[in-house]
Amino acid sequence: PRLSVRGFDIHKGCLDAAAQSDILEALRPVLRRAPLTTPETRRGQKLSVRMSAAGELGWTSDRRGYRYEPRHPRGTPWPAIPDPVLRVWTRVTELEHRPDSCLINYYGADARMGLHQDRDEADLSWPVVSISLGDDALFRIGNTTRGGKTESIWLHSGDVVVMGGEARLAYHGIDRIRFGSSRLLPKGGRINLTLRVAG
Ligand code: MD3
Ligand code: FE
Repeated sequence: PRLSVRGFDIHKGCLDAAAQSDILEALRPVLRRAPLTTPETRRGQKLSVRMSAAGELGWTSDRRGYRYEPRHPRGTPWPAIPDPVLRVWTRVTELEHRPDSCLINYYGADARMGLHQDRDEADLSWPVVSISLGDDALFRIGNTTRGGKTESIWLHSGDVVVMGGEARLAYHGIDRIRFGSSRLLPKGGRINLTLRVAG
């Protein structure tokens, strides 16, 4: 089932159990070569979400600020975006053009992501695709400017969200996850993949 909330196209249950485990399996070697790290803000605050990336560019943040980088903080290039992940992009966007960045966000029991806009990409007309794996997450959708009413929806493992058009510049965040609500990840928690054309 596909629903639209403020221009966000939400494909509920887009990925069945087999497709979810395929993606998880493909992420193992990626995370071995590019382990999750805890990004810091310019002010030295640690983010509660742990991150890594695949593709030509990965989003990173440290004391120098946040930006897209062609390398993991260890200095090695990011691994390629796995095929099963690229196939989701093609399926839901129907675009020939491929994403050059796959951000990997890991949410443990107490992780959250405050309301923010994504505008570090060079061309904001490309959509962003989000793939949820593991525990349920409470996703909050705001407006294209700060403030105003927000709407919240629960994202479940296998849900895919496409942000294009007006939704591309909407404020959004993750209030909390329901730790232990899914058995997909052996240690619990949630992985969110966001596919973008960043460069
Ligand atoms: C709307 N991630 O990585 S996914 C992010 O679940 C991010 O990890 C959240 O926000 C997560 O930047 C939310 C949904 C999402 C992702 C990217 C967007 C919504 C978006 C980019 C533009 C607009
Ligand atoms: Fe975001």
